[in-house]
Order: sequence, then C-alpha cells, then structure tokens
Amino acid sequence: MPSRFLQELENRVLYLDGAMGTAVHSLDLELEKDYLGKENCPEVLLKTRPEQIRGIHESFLEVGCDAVETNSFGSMAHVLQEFDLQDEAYEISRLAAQTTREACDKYETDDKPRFAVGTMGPGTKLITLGQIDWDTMFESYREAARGIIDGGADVLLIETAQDILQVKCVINAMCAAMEDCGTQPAVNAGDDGIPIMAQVTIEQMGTMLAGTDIAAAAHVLKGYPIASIGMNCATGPKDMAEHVDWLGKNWPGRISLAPNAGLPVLVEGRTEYPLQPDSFAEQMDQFINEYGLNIVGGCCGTTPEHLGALIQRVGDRPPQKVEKEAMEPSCTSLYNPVEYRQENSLLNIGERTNASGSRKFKRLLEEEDWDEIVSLAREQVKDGSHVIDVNVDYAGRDNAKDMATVVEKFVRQVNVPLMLDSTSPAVIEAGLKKAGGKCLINSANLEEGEEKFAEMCQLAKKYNAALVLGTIDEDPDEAMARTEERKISIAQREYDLAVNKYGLNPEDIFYDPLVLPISTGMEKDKRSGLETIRGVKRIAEELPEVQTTVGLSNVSFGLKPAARQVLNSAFLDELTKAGLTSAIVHISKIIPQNRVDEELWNAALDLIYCREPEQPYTLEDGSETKDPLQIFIDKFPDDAAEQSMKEDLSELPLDERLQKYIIDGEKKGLTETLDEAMEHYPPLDIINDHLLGGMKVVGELFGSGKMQLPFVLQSAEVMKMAVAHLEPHMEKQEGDTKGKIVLATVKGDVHDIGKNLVDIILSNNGYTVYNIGIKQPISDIIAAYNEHQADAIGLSGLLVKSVNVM
Ligand code: THG
Repeated sequence: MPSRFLQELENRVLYLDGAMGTAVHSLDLELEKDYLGKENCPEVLLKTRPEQIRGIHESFLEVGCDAVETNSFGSMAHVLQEFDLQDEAYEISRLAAQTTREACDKYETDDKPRFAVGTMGPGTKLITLGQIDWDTMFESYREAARGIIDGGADVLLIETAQDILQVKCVINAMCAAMEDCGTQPAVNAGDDGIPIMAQVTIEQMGTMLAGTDIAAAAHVLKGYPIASIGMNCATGPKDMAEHVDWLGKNWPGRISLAPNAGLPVLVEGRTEYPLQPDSFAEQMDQFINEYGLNIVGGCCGTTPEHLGALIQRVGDRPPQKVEKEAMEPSCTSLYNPVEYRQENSLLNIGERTNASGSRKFKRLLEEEDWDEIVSLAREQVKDGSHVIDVNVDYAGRDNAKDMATVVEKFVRQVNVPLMLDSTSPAVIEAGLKKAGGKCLINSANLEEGEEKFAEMCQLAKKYNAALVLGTIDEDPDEAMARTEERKISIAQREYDLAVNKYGLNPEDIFYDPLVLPISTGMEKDKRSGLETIRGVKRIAEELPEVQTTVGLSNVSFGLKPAARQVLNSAFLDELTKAGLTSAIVHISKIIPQNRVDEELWNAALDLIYCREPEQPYTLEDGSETKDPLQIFIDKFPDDAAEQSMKEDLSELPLDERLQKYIIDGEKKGLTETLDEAMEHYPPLDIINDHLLGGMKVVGELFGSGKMQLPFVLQSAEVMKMAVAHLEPHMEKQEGDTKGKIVLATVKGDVHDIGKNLVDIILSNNGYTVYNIGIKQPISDIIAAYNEHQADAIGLSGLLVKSVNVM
C-alpha cells in the first residue's frame, strides 16, 4: 500500500508529538509494582501500565498531533540488557507500536489519519567510540524494528543519534527488518512500504557528540532510502537555527525538527525547560516558513501545551518552498565533508599508508605500531592530502583485522575521509564497518567477472561509499586496458552495470584508467602514460558527472627518486590539463613546474609522449640514442637530489613545540622533545607552564566547536603519556594534588561517556579522581566521598530523572 504518511506530507506540514520521557516522568508510578524494579526503564510500563502510555499518546493526539512516537526509545536488546530484559526486545518493541497504534485508531478519521512513528534512540553504546560493533548493533536494531513493524507502526524513526556510523547501521537494520516483514522503505509519495526518518542530535558545541557536523551527516545519509532527515534534542530551537538553516538551503528532501523546550535550567533542584508554549510555537512557525520544514514536533520538556500552541498557530500549512543549492558531491571524514572537485586543485589522496606502496608502512604493520601508522597518516594530511588511501593487503596477516584496526584509529584521529584499498571485498567491508564518514572504495573492476564487480558495488550502496572503477576486464590476453579505446569501452560497460544495474550515483564513481610504469623500457609499456592521459580526457568528455583518479607513482616505478619526482610531477600536470579530478599521490613530493629545470621537465614530457629527438643524443658513456627513456634517465646523475616541499615541526622553538604536541595530539617525537625540555626546565614546570597551556588551548578549541571530541581525547592521551614520561623524574611530595574528586554516574543511569572524559581531563590537570562507575546509589557516592576525604563530587547522567537525583 502507498504510504499515507508520505501522501499527507505532499500537502501539509505534519505534527509529531512532544516529549515521552518528560510525560512518563511526571506519572505517579511505583518502582516495584510499575517498573518491576527496573528503574528508569520506561519500556517496562508497556507491560505493566499500557493505559498510562496510551494516555500520554492520547494527550498529544487530543491537541491535534498527526503522529505520535512509540515508547521504544531503548527497546533494543543491547540496551534492555542493562535491565536484564534482552530476551524481550522483540515483544516490547511490538507492544510499543501496538499501544501507539491503538491510540491512533481511536483518534483517526477519514480526513485526518494519525500515524504511529516507531522510534528507536541511540542506546548506550556507540560504534565510533569502540563500545559496540556494527554486527551486534545491526542485529539488535533489526530485531527491535521487526517488533515495531509487526506492532503496526506507520513510520520508522532513528532519533537522538549521536554517532553517524550508528545511523548508517540502523538504516541498514531497518531495511533488513522491512525485508523480513515483507515490506520495503518508502521514499517518495506513492511508494509502497514504510518511510524511514533519520534524526541526529547536534550538541550545543555545534556537532554531533562524536564530532560530525550537519553537512557531513547529510552527505553520509544522502545515499540511503530515507524519507526525511532532521534533528532532535540537545537544545531548543534557537541553537538549532544554524544547522536547520543549512538543511533548508542544501538538503534536497524533506526535513523534520523536534527541539527541546529550550536549554534546561535548574530551579530549586529540579530541571526545568524554560521555553514556554507560545514562544516555542512562535519560533517553530518561523522555522517552518524559513527552512521549509515538513515534520515538526518537540523533544525534552515539550508538553501537549507546546504542541497545542504550535498547531493552533500554524494549522494546516503546505510545506514552504525554499531555494536550494545543490549539495556538492563529497566524501566525508567522521567530522566534515570534502568535495570531490577541489577548486583549483585535484583531490589529493595520500598513497603512503599502503603495505605494498611503502616499505615503512609495511614494517609498521609488521610491528603493529599503530601510533606510528596514525602519525604517517597525519603527516600526509599535514602535507596536503585531502583523503588517505589505506591498503593493508599483506600475505600472511589477517588483512580484515588489520583494516578494522587501522580504520578505527584513523577515523578518530585523522580528520580526512578514507579510501579503503584492497582487492578483497571482505577486507573493504571490515573497514567500512568502522568508518562513520562517507568513504571511497578502491576498487572494483571486471578482471574476475561481473560477480565480484557486483559485490563491490553492493558494498558501496550498503555503506554509502564512493567507488573507484579500474578499467580491467576478463580478456585473458590484455586484462588491463592499455589503449584509450579499451579504457573508454570498459568504462562504459562498467558505468552501465554500476549505475543502471546497481544504482550507484554517477558522481560517486571514480574512474581509474590505470597507469602502468613507462620506466621499464619494454615496448608494450611505452605508451602507457600517453594512453592514460587520453583515457582521462575521453572519460571526462563522455561521462562528465563522474570523477577520475590515477595511482600516479606507478608511472615511474624503478627510477631514481629525483627522476621519479620530476616525471610524476610532469605527468600529474598533463593529467590535470586533460581533466583529471583526483590522484593517489605522495603529495609532498610533487613539485611545481617553475621549480624544475626546464630541460628536465621537457625530457619528462618527451618520455610521456614518446617523442624522439631529431638528432641522436649522446649519453654519459658516450653512446648515442634517440630513446626518450634513456635520455631522461641520463639527465639524473647518481647524486641528483630530490626537492623538498616540507616544513619540519622539529624546527619550532622548544616552548612552542611542547604545546604543539599536545594541541596536535601528536605522539611521534614526544619523548625526545620531553627529554630535551628536561635539560632546561624541572619536570613539574614543563607540565604546568607548557603542556597544560596546550590543554588549555585544546579546551578552548573544543568549547568553541573548532576541535571535535576524539581529537580532544587524543590530546588528553598525549598529555597522559607526557605526564607518565615526566613522573619518574619528579620529586614526590605527599599530598601533592590540586584536589580530590569522586565521579559517578547516578543510580538508574548508565551513560558515562562524559564522566570518563572529565576523568581524563581532571587526572591530567593534577587532580586525583576516584571514578566509581555507573548506576551508583547516593549512599555509595557519599561513602566514597568520606573514604577518600574528597573535596568534591561530580555526578553524571543523561536522563531527565538523573538530573533530579543530582
Ligand atoms: N590505482 C588505484 N589504486 C592504487 C593504484 C592504482 N593503489 C595502489 C597504487 N596503485 C598507488 N599507490 C602507490 C603507492 C606507492 C607507490 C606507488 C603507488 C610507490 N612507492 C615507492 C616504491 O614502491 O618505490 C615508495 C617506496 C617506499 O617509500 O618504501 O612508488 O594505480 N585505484
């Protein structure tokens, strides 16, 4: 059946309900009888007090809400496990939807349908923070979604999402659950099936908790069959304005918004949400017009009065048309988007984190020196790489495991998108399961036939990644296309499969016409550079929406470093003129033409274009030749030096360098710098006068939203390492601490990401922290306080009720 929800959205703005949590919290319920002893597990009430939950739904339907959200925020097995209810996930989810549907049925009329929105929250564990893996989360959400669908939900909603990788996982789980139940996602009006809504939470600092900004989130989600994108929770409408403005101007589809009733304030020990119904309605009214919102509701602190005021004020209003800018085709890191087409530049993809392209990387992989591997990636970013190629293919090692490990670290510690490079789909997928952003897959081709090609296309779809297509086919004699003609004809065939059969977006395809070395002296390789340049030109002309890339350094394999540098640079320049849009490259080795001797540059061009001189050339040894390769090689004597474009961190003065290590979260060279510093200052001064200064900058950058959480953690970790290195050199003084604090997540709450962050930061700043864990009753907290003679208590929690405990 065509989705009625989507049909209604064609004509008017729809109203979601307000806060379930706030309403449940105001019920007069007993811990044992109603909650079955499971404090703060509102899903239990579906079993014990369904009429109360239905009553909350009805209170919102009564004021005119079109859609109400099921009481299943935490009905996934991995969350219910905290309450020993993991086996009931399906049933609780089903019950949630059924209860909501019952309320809807009561209010529904022929001309005003009501919708049960099956909601699922973020749970308590995030993949990006390493607290749960993709597969576990996928199964957990899939089961809950199945229950919600079977219970009769009209829409599925992932809301309050803090980790964009989780949203990808949940959308996949929802699609799988729909397939289990014999239905499918509905996206456009008229589609059969169930629409999926995705709502992320943008914190006050301006990004999702894991650091993703709204633009990156939108790029990551754009590839999925969702009916709308939106935001809820964390702040009131005001703090959402900037982000919803972005969506309004850029997002091509529907937009939903459910803000809190302002930022919570403490009034006489109680949390209050200050935004009153009239002001809430006024701000939302303006947003609906300005940003073209389609679905509006409320989150924490919003009551039937808030929604009633909004509906009264706005009423039946068609969605407003807002002028849109096209979202530029982009990949993203966990944090920000990076456009495929760089202005005045190629998209530079760092080649060095490749087990077969770098002896150093191979050795680091053997040694499992992950920190150095991260440093190598970061060095490439500092040198100007926009994307990092990651290839851990190495016979005899568990490549999938290595890929997962490396990607998990890069995602958090390297702020650029990743290109996952392997011939094995399983290795690529292991990386994709860890990567929150929109990655690139390197690569698919037809060498082993259409089946393997299909597998890579399906990975690109499932994880919303761009895909590199190499021009290779099944031809046993010449698999890798060596001529312009074959390059373009294989490209056309691959386009037909990838776009028309597997539904990839043409913009997300990167053609690689495959460069072979022209440095071998073999006849069949001679024209490789030239044919590649022509291939790029043809692809750019005939398939203008796609991107192009090459593995640049291939062209010069085997030559001396100085010769490679010139040849690579000249070749890249020619490719760029032919329309190339990106390159896998060692960017710090690329030099501009104006810094290369004209004679050398021209010799490189002669080599690339197979141009023989009219007169024979006399080589060093006195013999004569017309071979452009021999001539080129001859121009680089053994001592020819490479040109360097790099600035060195070690050039910085000591004081600056110390701070920089902390701010950059850089471990490489840290201990050496600390040892050097100890020749000038006592260890405690190094901490207080230098390193803490760095942490202060980090704190400021975080506060202003300029540095994302994982980078802060990285800086804190470097701080911890630095302190550990300096500690043995310090004279111990008894009681030498700035203060003692007990930290705990309060009883009934399991959220502790913030608490652990505070722990690291305070510990590193000279305080002694007693971190006693989650679900701590007040009596235990006070006992710890007395036992340690602490100066302060720090309480953590996310639930509305937790704030009251505090
Ligand atoms: N197309 C696509 N992907 C690719 C390639 C391609 N990925 C791998 C490769 N080719 C591109 N990457 C590199 C990386 C390094 C080198 C060449 C290509 C290289 N390395 C030096 C060497 O081997 O001599 C450096 C050695 C070292 O530092 O130890 O040349 O074509 N889609």
